[in-house]
Amino acid sequence: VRTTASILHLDLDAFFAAVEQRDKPSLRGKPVIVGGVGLRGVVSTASYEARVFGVGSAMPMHEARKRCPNAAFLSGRFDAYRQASAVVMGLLRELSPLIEPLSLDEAFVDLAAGPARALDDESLLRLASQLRVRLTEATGGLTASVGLGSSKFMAKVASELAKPNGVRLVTPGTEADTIAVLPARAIPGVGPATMERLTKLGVVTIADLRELSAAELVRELGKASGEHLHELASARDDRAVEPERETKSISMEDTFEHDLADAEVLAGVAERHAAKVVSRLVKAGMFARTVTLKVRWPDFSSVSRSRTLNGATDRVEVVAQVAKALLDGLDVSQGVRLLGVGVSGLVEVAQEPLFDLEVATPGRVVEEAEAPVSRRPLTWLPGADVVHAEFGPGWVWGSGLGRVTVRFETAATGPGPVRTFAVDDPELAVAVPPDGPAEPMAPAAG
Ligand code: TTP
Ligand code: MG
Repeated sequence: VRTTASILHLDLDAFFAAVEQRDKPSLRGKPVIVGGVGLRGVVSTASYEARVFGVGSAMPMHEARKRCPNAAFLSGRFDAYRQASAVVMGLLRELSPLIEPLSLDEAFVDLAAGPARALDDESLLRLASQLRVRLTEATGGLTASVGLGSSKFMAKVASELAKPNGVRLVTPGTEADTIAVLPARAIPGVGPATMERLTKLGVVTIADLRELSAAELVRELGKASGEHLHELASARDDRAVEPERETKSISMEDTFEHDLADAEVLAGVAERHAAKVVSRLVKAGMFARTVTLKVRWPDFSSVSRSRTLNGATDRVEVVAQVAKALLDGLDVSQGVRLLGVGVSGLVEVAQEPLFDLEVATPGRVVEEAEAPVSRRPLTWLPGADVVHAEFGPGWVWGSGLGRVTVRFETAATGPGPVRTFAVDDPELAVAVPPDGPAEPMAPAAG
């Protein structure tokens, strides 16, 4: 266990929304909500101006519209997010060769493995402040929160406390005191299911958790998580910063308290799992080609069924629909002990979701994945980059009834004017990202 706060954790502020505000000057300082614009879309993130209204990640879009009707609602531009992420990760790599990206906007850096000469608190804080200034310059205006601590857990807690747009160092020696007042769910690995069990034991804060013995926690949560939690509650965390590991699959499963035999209830569980899996997928900036459903029967035997799509998707409705179709193919009348939904075959399709599938079907995903970027979209997705022969670059402000409204502005201009065109106006086209059109997908097997 180290005695210096030499682990750094960086997390960009309102990442997707901040990129949108950077590139759309008229939205700066305004509520911006990025997410699935389809019927069952969920919020990816909200700008801090929108969070004031209680809008947050993973909220259904219709709820977000109710709470903050005046926000700009945008579908994502993943090329832009990926580019910004690459710039940030590049800056972190200059600090140390040992970095562990956790998602597009979040990473740990082990400064003790880098060239930083002095690792005293003051030097570390100076380094973090310089990093934040350079990051804002290099990304054209994004901001990050940075935490420093003697372990991954402390660095993460510190950046959380620094949020938004701040820096914080947990002084070595004060770790246990610093986390005592935090809610137990601030501990990495404590999700809703664990939290529910802890609540039954009367745990609210990390201090409460510390009152429980390791044996009690092991009894309640199993050996691995029980012991892990007991250590972390006392701020003992010796997990190393691990260089990039490739994410190969993402899954979510649940063992039920009582076996479930109701197909509709199970379908609901599959949908919730799909939503969680896709949320992690989107956060990793990936698209999945294969959806897998896993079922364990009352006798503990299991089956696992997969379907590979003709493209790669990051849409919750597609993953949910495939998972439910796979579930439909099983006879669940004997009861189900465990249900899991997973995705694999992850790719970084550098292509915008040009086609908004109102009612997405797995078959139509083909269209989404194979559409060349320059082709005219079926619907103009709000927020998408476009270019007009006469007026130049802009973004889709809204569309409907055969018209599309575009605001002509870029990161480099001031707020620009709005104009409306016919959707088939030959002078208006989807903008090709600066580094060329996305790679076309190889045809999928199966
Ligand atoms: P976060 O870092 O969790 O959120 P954030 O950067 O938007 O806001 P802040 O860190 O200031 O609290 O996630 C990074 C990006 O990942 C986020 O901008 C959008 C995406 N994301 C989703 O798509 N779905 C989700 O459920 C979450 C949490 C994030
Ligand atoms: Mg963030």
